[in-house]
Amino acid sequence: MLLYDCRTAPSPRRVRIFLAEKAIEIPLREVDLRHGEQFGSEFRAITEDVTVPVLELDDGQRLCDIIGICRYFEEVHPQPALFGSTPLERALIDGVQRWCDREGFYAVMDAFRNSTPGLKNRALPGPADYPQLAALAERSRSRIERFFERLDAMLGRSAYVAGPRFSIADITAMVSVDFAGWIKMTPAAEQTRLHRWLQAVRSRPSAAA
Ligand SMILES: N[C@@H](CCC(=O)N[C@@H](CS)C(=O)NCC(=O)O)C(=O)O
Repeated sequence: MLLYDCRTAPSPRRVRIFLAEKAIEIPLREVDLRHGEQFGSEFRAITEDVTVPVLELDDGQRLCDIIGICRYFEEVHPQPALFGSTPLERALIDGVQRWCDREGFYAVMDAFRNSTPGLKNRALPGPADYPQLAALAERSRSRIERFFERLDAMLGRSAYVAGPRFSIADITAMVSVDFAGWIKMTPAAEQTRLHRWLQAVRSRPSAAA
């Protein structure tokens, strides 16, 4: 088994944290995204999406999606359960995880990629080039403000974003908040519930994975 990784990128970090929570160790192979290694013929042969993470199984099959990879590990190493333990818990966690992805992770990605000078024409990851849209970066920044507000409210109702226990939704949310720091967006000081949770999740050993 092998995980194609990039130490500095937020997407593979989500998988590394998930693995650390489950105490699973697998070999990592660094892909140098900064210097365009993902566009070389070698990596294109690994995934036509030209993104990391990619999990290569021992029989050569590959998984190229963050949640797909995490779901696979949840099935083969069910404990600790990070997608929930009961039908209701699983449904709630799936919904919150998807919301954190959509309104957190993708909003930050859009804000970052549509405003960073070094990513001209690379407004989306993947094999196709797309021009940056300044208005999209601006709109995404206001979505991130709403994301912080709603997270703070959710964390007033439960210890973790999708309920009383740490789950994959917390990983998506924490990595999204950290990623927002790249564009100098951080939760307001008065979002105290969000800060309390951030301190708790950032101090888990998995956060350093
Ligand atoms: N298919 C991936 C996409 C992950 C993704 O966007 N990865 C970024 C790193 S955070 C990437 O590989 N970017 C390559 C690039 O910018 O060219 C997923 O599971 O969501």
